Amino acid sequence: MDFIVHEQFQRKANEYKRPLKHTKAVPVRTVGIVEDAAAFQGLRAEGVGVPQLPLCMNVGDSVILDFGDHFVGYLHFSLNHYQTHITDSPVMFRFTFGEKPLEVITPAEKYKGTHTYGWLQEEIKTVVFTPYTGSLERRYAFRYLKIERVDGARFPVCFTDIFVDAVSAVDLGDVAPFDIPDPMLQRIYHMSLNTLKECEQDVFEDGPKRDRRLWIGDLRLQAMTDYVSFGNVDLIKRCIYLFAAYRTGGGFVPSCIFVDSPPYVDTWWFSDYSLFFISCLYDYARNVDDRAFVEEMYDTAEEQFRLVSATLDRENKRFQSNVMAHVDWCPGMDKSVAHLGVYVYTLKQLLWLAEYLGKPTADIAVAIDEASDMLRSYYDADRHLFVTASGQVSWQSQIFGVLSGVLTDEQNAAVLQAIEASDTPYTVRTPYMMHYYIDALWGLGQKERAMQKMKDYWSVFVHYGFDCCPELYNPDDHFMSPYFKASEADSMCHAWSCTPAYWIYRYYREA
Ligand code: RAM
Repeated sequence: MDFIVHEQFQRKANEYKRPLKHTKAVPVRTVGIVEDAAAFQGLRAEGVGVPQLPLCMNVGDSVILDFGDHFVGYLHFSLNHYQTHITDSPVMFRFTFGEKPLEVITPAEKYKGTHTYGWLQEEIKTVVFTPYTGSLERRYAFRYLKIERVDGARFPVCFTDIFVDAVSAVDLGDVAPFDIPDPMLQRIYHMSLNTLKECEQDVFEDGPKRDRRLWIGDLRLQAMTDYVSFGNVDLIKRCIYLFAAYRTGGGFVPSCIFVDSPPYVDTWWFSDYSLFFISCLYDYARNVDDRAFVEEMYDTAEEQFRLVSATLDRENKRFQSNVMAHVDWCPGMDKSVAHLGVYVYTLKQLLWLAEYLGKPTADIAVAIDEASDMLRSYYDADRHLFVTASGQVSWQSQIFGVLSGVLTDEQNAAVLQAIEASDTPYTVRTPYMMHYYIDALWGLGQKERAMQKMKDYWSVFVHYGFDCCPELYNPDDHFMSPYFKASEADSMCHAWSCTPAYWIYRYYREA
């Protein structure tokens, strides 16, 4: 794929690189994974003991260690021979890391997902001589670690030390505490902050297990939450510079960036994600007093509007059919109306930015009017719903239709009521989309309802004892995965799921 590198922005992005913070974590118990119909995916980690060092293992032995919380980092360990049993041949261990119990008990050979098997967190390490002290090279995201002795030698060896060097750009202690009277919201707040912390690394990663890269849809939500928690503005600025530095050959801001791997951008491209560059800059301008940076990034933002606008199929009142949008992971969903909704929503933010900087606004205003008319043509006033040209009603169309602000507040309220009463199968599938639903309710002044919806959705994760908020959740199918029934590859700590910390902050601090 062709790509464009803006060297000055690339250099500036690197100037905002900061060292990571390190903490040491040790296992707190050994566990067995047991079946439990009341647990998430029917599996529960049950404590069976306290890890004791030295931890001696013979061939065929295995143990599952529980580190007591989610960590992102590097495994270090020391091995020694047992008493006088010399290590006269290499010993091998298989390490399997899991964010959830399913991952450490599912044999990798069973994996059938569309994502590569390489995402599974597994590694075999051979140690030739003891005593040995070393580490695994790959960074892992996990709570559970299964260790199996897999060589054929008939002598024991012992772990004399084992710990994780955990890394993050931030520390939970950096966040100024405030009073959260509701105990469930307190727990959700902590869980979503922990999620954001784990994802804040050299860039805002979408998930520290997978995809470990900077996606702009995720960045937008992470940055919103970070402004009101960690306040890691340098990292936000670094990531915005990165998106301006590496663009697709056509000039679009890419959907995601591989920071350390040229050519940096992927063939994946979503038009709505390019538009979210505008939102990132808008949020920055609203939260940080740094006009010079907003000015520096404005042309890239404006260019996204012009490029995306050129892909409108004006006759058919939608984007050209070959223009991809993400919107949500909902199979069969017709994205056309939601896509237009994102376009109008972000163009209004661009208009605000242009006014803020004293730039020309006329073209943007005309484009907003044009797209608003298109969007309104999909509004069925009798049903109070946005209906796509294919006749489809989805939650996603309603949410971005409402957020675009093309209807009156009364009409918008009726839309959200009507979709709730509908039985469409095209429902919200990710916490990312859930965030925008809450945003739509909040924007109409329905704050209590927004908070209740948020609580209903995220309290399930508290109930199941998750450490972080996951990439997706389907109450009717715990094994649902966008990667074809490959729940082991799903991320249990996912950036776009961190926004409850943002909403809870606003709820209590802006009241
Ligand atoms: C998935 C990841 C990522 C998201 C993209 C669109 O691969 O979960 O976070 O932004 O989809």
